[in-house]
Amino acid sequence: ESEIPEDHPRYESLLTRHRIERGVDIGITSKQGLIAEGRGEAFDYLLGEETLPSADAAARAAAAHLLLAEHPVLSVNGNVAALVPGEIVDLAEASGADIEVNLFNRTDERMAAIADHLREHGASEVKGLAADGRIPGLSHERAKVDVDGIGDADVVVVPLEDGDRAEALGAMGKTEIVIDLNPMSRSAQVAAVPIVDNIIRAVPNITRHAAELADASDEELREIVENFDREAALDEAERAIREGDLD
Ligand code: PTJ
Repeated sequence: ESEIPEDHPRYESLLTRHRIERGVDIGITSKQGLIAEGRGEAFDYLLGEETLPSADAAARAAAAHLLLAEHPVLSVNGNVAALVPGEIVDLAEASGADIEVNLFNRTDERMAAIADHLREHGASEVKGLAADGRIPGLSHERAKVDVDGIGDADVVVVPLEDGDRAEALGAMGKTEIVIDLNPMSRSAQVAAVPIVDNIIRAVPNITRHAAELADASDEELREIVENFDREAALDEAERAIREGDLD
């Protein structure tokens, strides 16, 4: 990572690419993860590679949901593990959430490598390996969850999730917080809280809000949750993409 000069105009995007490439090299990110990253980068470019005010409001609503939750869980896939392993551990600590590995292309090797990677970044417990529960309505491999993890969660953070699983989790009655740079993606469209932002910026931002709200009353937290307007957030992101000034 030190080879990229920090004053390079695309420093953040080069750093991100480097992390994803390394993720593939060490067996935590799938090859499809590279394609997903390319798609994400295109949207990030159109959004000006910065956090929109509506994405910041969504991150604050996400923090309030996590703090109010009985059992919040952060879902981690191969891209998330490569890009923000330490930041996910920080968010879990700030919000009292569990961490669960959940893969679109599930293999035992990748599950184990990601769990190890998260532990190396300070995670005390990583769920997902028991896989003793199922999400109804999905094919076998993609339905696997831990009974005492996502199976039991009332609030789940699902970054870069595929649309089918986002819908199926919603149908189970879980409150979904989605992080996805594409505001038109099905996961963003079905989320209670769609955060249209790069995961690199979004995860530390939720943590910052959670720390700020640590002493807030349940009433204040509920007010933040209720005042968040998901439609407005999706509309603002789409407008920024369509009308943005590109340099
Ligand atoms: O590790 P696995 O097996 O669970 O696979 C993970 C991927 C991401 C490969 C898998 O879930 C997949 O194929 O996802 P999609 O359908 O390509 O969707 C990924 C979504 O994430 C797209 O809408 C991208 O725009 C978005 N995205 C990509 N990179 C980022 C992002 N959103 C936020 N931050 C990013 N860095």
